[in-house]
Amino acid sequence: MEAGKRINVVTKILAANDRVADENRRRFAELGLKVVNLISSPGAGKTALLEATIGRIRKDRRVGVIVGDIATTKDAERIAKHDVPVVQITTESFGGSCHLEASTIRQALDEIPLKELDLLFVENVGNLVCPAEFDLGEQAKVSMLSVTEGEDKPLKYPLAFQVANLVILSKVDLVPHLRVDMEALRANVRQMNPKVRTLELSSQTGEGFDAWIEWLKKP
Ligand SMILES: Nc1nc2c(ncn2[C@@H]2O[C@H](COP(=O)(O)OP(=O)(O)OP(=O)(O)O)[C@@H](O)[C@H]2O)c(=O)[nH]1
Ligand SMILES: [Mg+2]
Repeated sequence: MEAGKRINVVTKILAANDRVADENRRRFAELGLKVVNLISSPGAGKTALLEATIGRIRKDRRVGVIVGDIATTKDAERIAKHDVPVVQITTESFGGSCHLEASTIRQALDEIPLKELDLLFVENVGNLVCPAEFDLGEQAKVSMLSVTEGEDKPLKYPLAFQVANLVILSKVDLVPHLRVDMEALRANVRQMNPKVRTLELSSQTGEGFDAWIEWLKKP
């Protein structure tokens, strides 16, 4: 395909996605539902974060989860153990897409009791590139980077940090065991998105969770 045609096609795909995202957003607003889209590379700790969050917030907020993966229902099984409504999307059944789209979310919404929820998490497919391009109609994008991934990652994968409403630096319990320069990591996040709030936390120890739960409870 010629470069110009390819750009046209990509532009159309994104425009079609944005229309459905706007419909989702209207629906969420009517329901008074806060929707948080969690983006990170594979293994940064998205599911672990959700598992550690549910118990801490469930007395104040009714939580549901939509989780996207290319294959398996492993993450949904982990979340279901915490006794909250969860829907697993596996993209291998429609081409193995590396991200979730607004139309996929719209379909998944039929499988979850939206009226009974206050807070809906979307765990996007593990990937620090494509998910950042697709608006789902969420209220906030939370981009997560674990301290094991390297200080340079915000510079190499800029969009995920530029579109984020909140950045989480995860697995901080591991910092004493690593040669990670946390000041450089923070500076690289700031370089990509000077105004974004950054939370540093560990789903293993609970460090940093008070600020995260407080952020989630904000209207
Ligand atoms: N030490 C430490 N390990 C963590 C923490 N959070 C997650 N992990 C570990 O990191 C690994 C990946 O965690 P997951 O929660 O599966 O990561 P994920 O981002 O959901 O992965 P995908 O869904 O495959 O993209 C697991 O072995 C977790 O136990 C943390 O705060 N500290
Ligand atoms: Mg996961």
